[in-house]
Parts: sequence; C-alpha cells; structure tokens
Amino acid sequence: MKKKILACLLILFPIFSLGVVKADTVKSKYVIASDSSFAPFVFQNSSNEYTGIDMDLIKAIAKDQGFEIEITNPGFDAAISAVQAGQADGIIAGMSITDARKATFDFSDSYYTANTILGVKESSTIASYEDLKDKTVGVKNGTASQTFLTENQSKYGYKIKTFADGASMYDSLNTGSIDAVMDDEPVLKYSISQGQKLKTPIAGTPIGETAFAVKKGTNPELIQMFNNGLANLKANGEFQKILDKYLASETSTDSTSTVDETTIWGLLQNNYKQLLSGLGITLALALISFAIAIVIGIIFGMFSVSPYKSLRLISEIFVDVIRGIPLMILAAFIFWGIPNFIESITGQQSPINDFVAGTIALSLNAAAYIAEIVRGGIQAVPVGQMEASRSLGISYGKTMRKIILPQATKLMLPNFVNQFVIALKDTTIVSAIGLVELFQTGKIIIARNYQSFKMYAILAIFYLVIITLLTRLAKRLEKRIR
Ligand code: ASN
Repeated sequence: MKKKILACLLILFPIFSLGVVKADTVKSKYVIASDSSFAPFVFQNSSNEYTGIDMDLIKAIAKDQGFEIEITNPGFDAAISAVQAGQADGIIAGMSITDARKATFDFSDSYYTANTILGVKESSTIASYEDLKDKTVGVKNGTASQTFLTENQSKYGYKIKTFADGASMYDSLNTGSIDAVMDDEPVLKYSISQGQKLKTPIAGTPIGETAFAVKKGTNPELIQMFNNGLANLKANGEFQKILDKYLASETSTDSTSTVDETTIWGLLQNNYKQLLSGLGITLALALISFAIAIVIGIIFGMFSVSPYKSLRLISEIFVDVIRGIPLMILAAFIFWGIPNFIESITGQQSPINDFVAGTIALSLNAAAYIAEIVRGGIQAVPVGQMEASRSLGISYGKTMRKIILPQATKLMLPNFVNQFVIALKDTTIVSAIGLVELFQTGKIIIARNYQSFKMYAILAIFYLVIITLLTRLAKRLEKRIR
C-alpha cells in the first residue's frame, strides 16, 4: 500500500511542478468584476445565483490557488470601467484579447476562442451584411463586437444602437425596435438552444481569444495564479467538466428551476427576496441622500439670501454647477472618474464603494434643488417684514429665525415632499454605476427569463406603492407642522 502511494506521488510530482511558478496572494481578497448577462459564460440561474463557465472557472481557480474572491456583476462595460478605476482587481466576462485592449489590460492565458456573429429574429429576411443597409444593429457597449460593427459601418450602411447590457439588447430585438444584434457566437447559439426564436444567417468572424484580465501593470500575481490554476484544472479534467456542464447539454444549466416564471405570481414567488433587497437599497439610498441633501440644501439656500455677496455667489455657483450636470454623469464621475484621477496622481488605487458614490451623487443633486426651494420660500415672504423688523432694531439672524423662516418653511413644505419623490425616482438613474437597487434587480431578473412586460409592471407597481405611501406620510407630517 505504502509503495503504491509513493509511486503515485512520484508520478504526480513532476506533473504538478512542471513549469509552474508559484505566485503568492498579496491581497486578502480580490474583487472580480463580470458581465451581468452573458450566458453561458455568466448569467443568473433561477435561484438568483450567478453561474456559468466564467463563474465556475474563477471560483475553481481561486480554490485551487488558495485566494479569496468577491464577485460583482455590473455588466461588461461597467466591469471594464471598474477594473480601470481600481474598483475591481480583475475581470472575467468572456472577454476577448484585442490589440486595443492590450494597451490598457494584462491578459491571462486564453481559456476559450470566440467569434462575433450576427443574430436576427427567426422570421427575419436578413441573410447577408448587405441586407443590413439602413437597418439598426444592436450591440453591447465596449465590446469587441461593437468595434467590429463600427469598423464595417460605412461599408454596409447600418445604424448602430449600443446597450449597457445583453438583456435589454435581446429584449429590443424581440420587440422589433432593432433589426439585428451582434454578439459572441457561443452566447447567441446558447440563447437559441434555450428557446429564443433567433437565427444566425451569416458565419461568425474571429474576434480573438477569451481570457481573464487585470488593469495593465497591476495585480501581476493574480494573472500568475489564474494561469497556474487554469493549467491545473486543465490537467485534472475539471476545466473540461465546467465546459461540458454549460455547453454539452442544452438544458443542463437551469435544472434548479421549479417555479413557472411566466406568470406575475411565479415571478414574485421566485424573486421576492431579491426584489425586497433591491427595494431596501432603493429606500436606503433615497432616505440617506435626502437627509444629507436637506442639510446641504438649507445651508446653500440660506447663503443665497444672505446679505453677503460672497455667500450668494458661492451658492449660485453650487446650484448652477450641480443643476447643470446630469445626475447619471455626476454618479459616473464620482464612481469612476475621481478614483481614476486620484490614481493617476498618487499611483494608488483608491476605489469608492458604489453605494457611497450613489449616495453622494443623489445628495448633491437634490441639495441643489432644495437650495432653490429654500431661496424661493424665503423670498416669497414679503420684504417689508424684514425691513420693518430691522428698523425696530432686531438683528438679521433673529428676524430670520423668528419671523421669516417660520412663514417660509410652510411655503417650502409641499416642495420638499415633491423633491423627495423625485429623489426616490432618481435612484433608478444611479443603477448605471452597477448599484443593484430595485430597478437593476428587475433588469437582472429579466436578463434570466426575458419576462420584460410582467417584470417592469411589477417594478412600476412597487415604486407606485412606495411613493404613494411615503407621500401620504409626508402630507400628514406637513399638516402637523402647519
Ligand atoms: N466578448 C465580449 C468582448 O470581449 C465580452 C462580453 O460581451 N462580455 O468584448
């Protein structure tokens, strides 16, 4: 027996030590960003867990190499930005190695080869690229397929429509708002195998090998560990098992589904936990940011009616700048722009949490509007009152506190309630930075089951109920204060 074990070890030792440079973990945990819907590489199963080749692969490699990971799934474009801004350490998302990307990313060894291919509805008459003249082709932003489409646009004369995620792109194709999509061949073929009524009339074009990536010059040990782990998984057959699990049989991936998701009841039953957690994030975002906005807004609002010109000017600049920038850009600037800028001067990655970035963006945005509400409220109180009070020798501060503000507050209250409703709705906009609030939660669910009509109806009702309840509550409070 002992001899047998010894013999086994002697055979195995050279295999494991063969050319493998051991890399050590530097961080206690690596954040890995990925796509949100890119089956069979990454997608949510009906138990609301992310699965797919990439998810299984990175988990198996982390286990094999002994490092900790945390996976986020903000979508391909957002995942790319997250790695570049230092929010994430690596990206695994069926990502193709292209020459352009080599300038900003370091890639691992490849684990797959993919083509980009055109997908159209089963009933479509499009049979060649020439047939795409004046038609609209959808593509995911930041992808190799997008580069392919842009490069060939003048040759074939189609229009390009870019999407943030695969789910909304395929939804648009199904509803006929675009005529075709360009996506990775395994992804399109997989969706067809899952019952999507699509076809691929033209043969695919190679876009490069698929690999794991890190921001150029960062986390070299992560690439080394990925390569070592991949080699081990290939040698022990586990890699092939992962591929077979998702590619060999057409229905093998979603056997966990027990609830029928084609009815509203089924959708709720299967996803209520996820929806409630999204709702929790939405409410937290709205309430926290609104509380902060009230404080900042009142300060700037008071500045705007101050007797000091400098304070009035500061307030004017704040309101003009924040009001002049769309909320989505403000959120993207805080979440991706600022960390990227800090890194470019300090050389240190300094990521900001998505919830914090979303809260800051929402707070600043609402504060600018609240400052205007405060200014409007104060100015609506006749100036004569201030003048009369001052001529009686009462100070500016006291007049404000005792005479002007009590009247102004009453005038402001309905506007505050209004602004809160707007703030709550605005939380959907910050889903653009990958924050999984209620709207994003719904989109993720749709990415899995394509039930956009029913799911968006559910979301609309969720918001309607919440907003109605909160406005009722606010109205009561308002009455009491009056
Ligand atoms: N294959 C795509 C690319 O590399 C990745 C994706 O869409 N997730 O651009």
